Amino acid sequence: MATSPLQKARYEYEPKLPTSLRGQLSSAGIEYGPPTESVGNQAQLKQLFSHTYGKPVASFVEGTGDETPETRPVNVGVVLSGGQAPGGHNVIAGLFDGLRALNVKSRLFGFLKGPGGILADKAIEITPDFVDEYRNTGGFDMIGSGRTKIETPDQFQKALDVCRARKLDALVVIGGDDSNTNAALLAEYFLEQKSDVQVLGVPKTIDGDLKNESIEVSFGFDTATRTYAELIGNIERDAASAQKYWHFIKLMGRSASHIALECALQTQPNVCIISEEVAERRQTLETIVEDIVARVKRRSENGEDFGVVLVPEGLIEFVPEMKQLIGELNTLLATNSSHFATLNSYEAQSEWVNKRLSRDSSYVFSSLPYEIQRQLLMDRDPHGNVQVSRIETEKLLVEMVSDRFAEMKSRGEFEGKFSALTHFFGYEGRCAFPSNFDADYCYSLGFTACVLINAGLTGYLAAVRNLARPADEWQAAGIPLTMMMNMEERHGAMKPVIRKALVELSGEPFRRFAAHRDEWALRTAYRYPGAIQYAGPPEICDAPSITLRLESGMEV
Ligand code: FBP
Repeated sequence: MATSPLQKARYEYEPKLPTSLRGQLSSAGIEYGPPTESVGNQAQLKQLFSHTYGKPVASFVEGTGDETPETRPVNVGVVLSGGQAPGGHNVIAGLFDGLRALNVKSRLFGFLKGPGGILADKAIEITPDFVDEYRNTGGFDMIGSGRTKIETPDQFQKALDVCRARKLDALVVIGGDDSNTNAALLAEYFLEQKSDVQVLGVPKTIDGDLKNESIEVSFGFDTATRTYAELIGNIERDAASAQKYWHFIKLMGRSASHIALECALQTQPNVCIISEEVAERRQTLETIVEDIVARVKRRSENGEDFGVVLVPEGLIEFVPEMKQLIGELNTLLATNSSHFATLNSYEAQSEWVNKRLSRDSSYVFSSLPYEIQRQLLMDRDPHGNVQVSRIETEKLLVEMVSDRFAEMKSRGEFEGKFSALTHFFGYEGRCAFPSNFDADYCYSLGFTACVLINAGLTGYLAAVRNLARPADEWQAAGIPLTMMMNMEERHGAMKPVIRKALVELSGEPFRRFAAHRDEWALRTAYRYPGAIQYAGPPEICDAPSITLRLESGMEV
């Protein structure tokens, strides 16, 4: 395949590593803290994870020199799980280079197409030439990814059998909150079965919702938000040039609005909805629409019949009446899945559902446009989540806002023009060439996973912190997976899960946005971030996201 000049240049890029990961990879450089507790439901989790609960945080201390003591060779399996996120290839490259720095005879195997590849025992060996083709590139195409969930007792046993048959010393799961929850369960199961195959996780997801006191950001968020912010900035400039359209842009991110918030801070749009605020203020769809209408009208009165509205992908789940409806639909579909699958026309499905919903939810469901009803009944993902990326909330809002303006026009209450276009940015950002930040961060995460393996740890997540500072000052660590867990309801039963981080309304990123949004709504104050840059001054090429900088108390 022809290689672009940028790809060639990126092959040559040498990711920056924190000092603690340079030169010394033996476990001698690890300091252990006190026993840890989970973020909630301690007693239950202690019981469920009797072998892995309460382990200490493992902090890496600076290396002692350039000599890396040789260790015994190990066999390691790696799997990419869930949605693509820029930088995944660099995690594998970091892991590969780290393993070989410790012992050149160590071997790395990539399970193909996600966790399903473990169950099907499909893997390839990662070799030096092969890894070189993927350094600093986006995508997960090196070994593929998938959303299969390892959940039944047979699947757990199968995973162990495969690891044993391949003589693996460790398995590294690169994934989001659900996949890392799975990694925690696997680590526990393996120990229960008296196996010493170690299981480690790596925090991946563009959504930015796998973060907490120990994890500052998941990889991929930086590149994805930069890619969307570039596109939003371009659209803003087009809007300001043509002065005839309102652009409604839905942004990926699942439930949390971290992506929308970061993009708003980067581009200063006229409106950005934050789902977590909608839930807090118990805003209905109607009040959200009224808010947008008021802002459009005020701009129109200033002679500006154009603008940009950012809509987080998960909005619909946070609007109270929709949340209630989705909850009821989830339970109905989960508990009657085989019967539901036999209903082969949409009409039959909708009639069946409507009869079983509560009165309020049935009313809400019936009042939605046909397309949205259909999208709400589509298959759930393997973790039971509604596939929010398939629900066209941006179109629903445009339809509702347009109806309001038509009404107002007929009553002589609006004299301007409202002409809207819709966009959805999601897949565009998931496989971009990783920014320098993600390239460096991911390579460091891969190295970190390797040190955790070398230290004999299991049930840990690779972490790299102090990320708002230059890479030299980053600090690597291993965080016990159980420390991030609590019990939540899934498919009608309480399950141990890693807690998802939503946007905190008291956090600095939201406060910064809230302090400026009225000014951005009225004035055209767009900010144009432009394309990701890979070579040039560090403030252009290496700076982390605004969210990360604000959360770290830095001036932005
Ligand atoms: P992960 O949580 O697996 O990282 O997925 C991220 C994501 O891009 C979400 O933002 C989006 O809702 C979802 O994947 C889309 O899923 P799919 O790739 O299956 O269409």
